[in-house]
Amino acid sequence: MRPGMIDAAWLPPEAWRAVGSRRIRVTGSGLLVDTVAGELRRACERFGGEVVRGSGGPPCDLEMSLDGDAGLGAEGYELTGDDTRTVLRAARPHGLLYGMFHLLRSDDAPATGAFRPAVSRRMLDHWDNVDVHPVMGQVERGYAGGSLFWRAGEPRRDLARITAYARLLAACGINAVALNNVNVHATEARLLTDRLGEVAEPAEVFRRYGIRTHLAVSFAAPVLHGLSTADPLDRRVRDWWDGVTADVYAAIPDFGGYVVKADSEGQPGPFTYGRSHADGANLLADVLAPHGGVVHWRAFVYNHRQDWRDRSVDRARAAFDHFTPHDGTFRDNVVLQVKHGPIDFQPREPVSPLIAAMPATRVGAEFQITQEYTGQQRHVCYLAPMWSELLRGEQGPAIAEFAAEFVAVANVGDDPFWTGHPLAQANLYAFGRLAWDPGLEPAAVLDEWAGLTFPRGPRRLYDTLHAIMDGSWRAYEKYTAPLGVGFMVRPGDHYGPDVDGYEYTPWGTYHHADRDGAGVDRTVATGTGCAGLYPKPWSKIYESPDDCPDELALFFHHLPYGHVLQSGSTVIQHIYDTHFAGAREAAEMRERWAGVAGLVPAATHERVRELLDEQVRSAEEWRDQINSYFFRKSGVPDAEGRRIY
Ligand code: GCV
Repeated sequence: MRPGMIDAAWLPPEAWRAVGSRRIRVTGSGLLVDTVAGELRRACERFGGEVVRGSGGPPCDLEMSLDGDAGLGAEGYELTGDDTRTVLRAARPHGLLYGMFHLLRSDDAPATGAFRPAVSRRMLDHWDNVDVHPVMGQVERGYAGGSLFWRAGEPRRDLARITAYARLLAACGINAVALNNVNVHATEARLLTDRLGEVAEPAEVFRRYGIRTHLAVSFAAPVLHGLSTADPLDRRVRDWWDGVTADVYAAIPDFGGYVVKADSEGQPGPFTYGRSHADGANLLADVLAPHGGVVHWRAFVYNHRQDWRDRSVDRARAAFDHFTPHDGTFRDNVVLQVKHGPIDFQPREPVSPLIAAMPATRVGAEFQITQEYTGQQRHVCYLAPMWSELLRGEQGPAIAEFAAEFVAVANVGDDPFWTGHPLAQANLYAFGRLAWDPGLEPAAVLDEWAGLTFPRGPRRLYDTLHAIMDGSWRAYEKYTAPLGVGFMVRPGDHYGPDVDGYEYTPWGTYHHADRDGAGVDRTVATGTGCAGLYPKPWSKIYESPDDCPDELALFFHHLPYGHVLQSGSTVIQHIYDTHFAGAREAAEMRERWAGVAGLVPAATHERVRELLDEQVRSAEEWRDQINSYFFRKSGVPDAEGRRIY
């Protein structure tokens, strides 16, 4: 790729061909309709079609109008027509935008029918810092270069890049973005006040693509701005938030609202003032409500100064224990944002028990697209199969049944490929599509993504992408921490193996391996009781080591190495087998990728090739450390006599 070039991701010019060669009528007016018409006009200039605005005149091949049924809602659309003529109707302009992108991904043969998103907000959280943080850098847990919005304390003002980004997000259905890190440092706290212009500028770009801008705020913002307290029940504090919020809306009329990480990993919160999280969230909800804003209040609250010797404390219970007593007390415009698992975005966790336990609260399920614990965008790890299992409830309560919206931590940066690893683009695309329709098949989403990103490629290319990516999350799971136990990563940066790295730390992320067995006893009978926090039948299933899904066996149980899993293998043999298999699968990915040289752009091929070398190296390191660790603990040899160090 030439210096300064930016990868087109899933919207290369060629993706517009089928639409851009048609005669198109766009009826309706307003900002989003203008965006749609502008996009189509550019495509038509390239591919020979034509856009006409307004009603009347002879019929066109593609008719877009705002006379759709009100039942389509704010974002839905309806497609009718045949091979020669397509009619796209929406009730509101957002529907035209999403309908247009639908036509792109279905190419020459658009599906007909009515389409509406499952949830009204599909949001990305950026963990971007304004200043470069001494440990976390410009983007916390970012693996794709610097921020799109700030560089070294200053706004980047690269509006062309933000426009390209907004277009990509709209094309996969994202409609809300929080620009900055939930760990809010002093500089970032000023984005609310004297640096608000740095938010308003990108917000204007996002608005043109139907995306509302949100901001992460510090609960202590009043104190950081000179007040003596941030007590949510203090009148002066409420007045301060009231005034500041009115100013935010004066600058950004469609501002989405605040995201808050409170009393979590050192961030300030209502506990400082002896107040509850409902008090804290409701204060912000009240000041946002008159403007139509919402507060995303994160449930990631746990004791990060735990004594590892004390086995009665269980981080997996923490969010449940903190928040369930407050169900029904949050305002309607509070979204309780709950990580999908009870610990922290591990490659395998059960669903968080909190998600199914707040029937009177609006719950937003949070996913992590940035691959903090899934290979840091150096490993191929297509995450849609994991998200799909969680959304559909294959091994626990179905998130899609309980969550009213979906949020994910973004994986992009100023890298020319957007995501560091070019194939990690698929995760961003897939999150948007699954948030729109959690019932989509991950392989079908990959088809869409691959068809758009590498249009009109040979079948062999798409087959190879499937062969590499469909099973890549499971491959990653195989060569890293076994059976749902999690957190065998190097402390701090979380890349690569360190089995005991977190074992004797205050972070609450333990595996309890000894010479007899491994895993955390979370049963009601003898452990922390976490298994009992789930609705039936899951509480019963998790409680029993014989019924608990193998993948979660060590998450819920401390099991002897000789325990026979449902697969028929013992715990120790499963560890050996999966680690050999996982590393082998990584090597196979590399071979397969070599076979598509020339079928994708050279720069893409080269970047992925280099990263696969690292993935193979890292997978072998994981394999050898995990296998050696458990061999040394257990003394049980591999039944197949393979090399263990
Ligand atoms: C933004 C994990 C990450 C932190 C992150 C935190 C969170 O602990 O390691 O970097 O902080 O989650 O979700 O708030």
